[in-house]
Amino acid sequence: AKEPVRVLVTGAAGQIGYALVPMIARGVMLGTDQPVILHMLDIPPAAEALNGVKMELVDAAFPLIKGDGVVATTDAVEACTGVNIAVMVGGFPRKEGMERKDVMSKNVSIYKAQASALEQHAAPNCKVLVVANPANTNALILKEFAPSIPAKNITCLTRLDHNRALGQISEKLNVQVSDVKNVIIWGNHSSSQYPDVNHATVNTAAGEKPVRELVKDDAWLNGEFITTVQQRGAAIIKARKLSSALSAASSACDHIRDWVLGTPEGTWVSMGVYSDGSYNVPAGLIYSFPVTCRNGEWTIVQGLSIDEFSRKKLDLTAEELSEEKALAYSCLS
Ligand code: NAX
Repeated sequence: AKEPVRVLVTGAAGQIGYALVPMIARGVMLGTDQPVILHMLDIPPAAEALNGVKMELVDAAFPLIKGDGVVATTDAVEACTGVNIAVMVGGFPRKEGMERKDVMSKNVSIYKAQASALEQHAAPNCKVLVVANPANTNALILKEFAPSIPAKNITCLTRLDHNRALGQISEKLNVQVSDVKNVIIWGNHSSSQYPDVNHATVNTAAGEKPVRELVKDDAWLNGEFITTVQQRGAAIIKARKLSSALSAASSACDHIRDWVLGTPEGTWVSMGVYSDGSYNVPAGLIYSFPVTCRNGEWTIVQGLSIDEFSRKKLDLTAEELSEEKALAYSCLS
């Protein structure tokens, strides 16, 4: 039998946490033959609710969870100790009337503290996925304050946006979503992101065809498609009176699964990763790129053509991230 993998979920008493932990326990994230030990962290006001989630995990009798396989705690050090995968869902939400700087400041202090806990106590080579918003900048702060964790191990979630883009194309063309691939989310997990279909294809009876050739509606692809993906989070909040949870949890599993187990041949996915300057994106930002994964490591897909329309959009979302970075740093002083 495989050795169990320790998976940390912060903010585990929240709504994404509630959707995510059973997926992990069913093997959606790491495979149905991979035992897991779940480490769940939340803050003291949520301690009782967190304990309730732990009780339900026991009650669900998931076979991949070992007898003592759930840690539920409000102590970051206990939560981070020995973890191989860390999914950072906990954060300070933006409340009505709050200044951007105040929200940033709260998250900077959370991610600074949790960076140290991970750096000192996580397993070597721990892989980190930041989900909590502002996801890219929280990941950057985590990276800055955990200098001994390799930058390539720290990522943020844009797979939900990627999956939303696949979903829109699949609805438009009335095809299986699994036949659509190679969309790209560039940049920030915010409404400045750029969902790019210029290299996306659909698997048809006549072979792989470019999405643009099949949709035959550039106005829709350059307009409504992009705004729908950019605004999807807000549309879910409007409809559900709560933000995306099951789709966020499912995408977080996709992100880690592909990172650890690899992307299929000929397929890339979008991940927020530390920029090395590829595609003239400023180095030193956590920016969403197309990546392939193999042997537990991601690589940015190189050499894709970027037209003028796309170039502007890549730059715009990079500018927003540079501003967020400056704001985050201003919260440190
Ligand atoms: P909830 O408010 O339901 O849950 C957040 C949980 O985090 C709460 O239980 C809270 O007590 C806990 N928490 C707060 N501070 C903490 C800390 N310092 N340590 C540990 N836990 C802490 O929010 P939920 O809907 O689950 O969303 C969680 C985060 O995901 C939010 O920041 C949200 O904006 C972000 N999202 C990111 C997405 C992405 O694609 N990157 C999409 C979905 C989601 O909007």
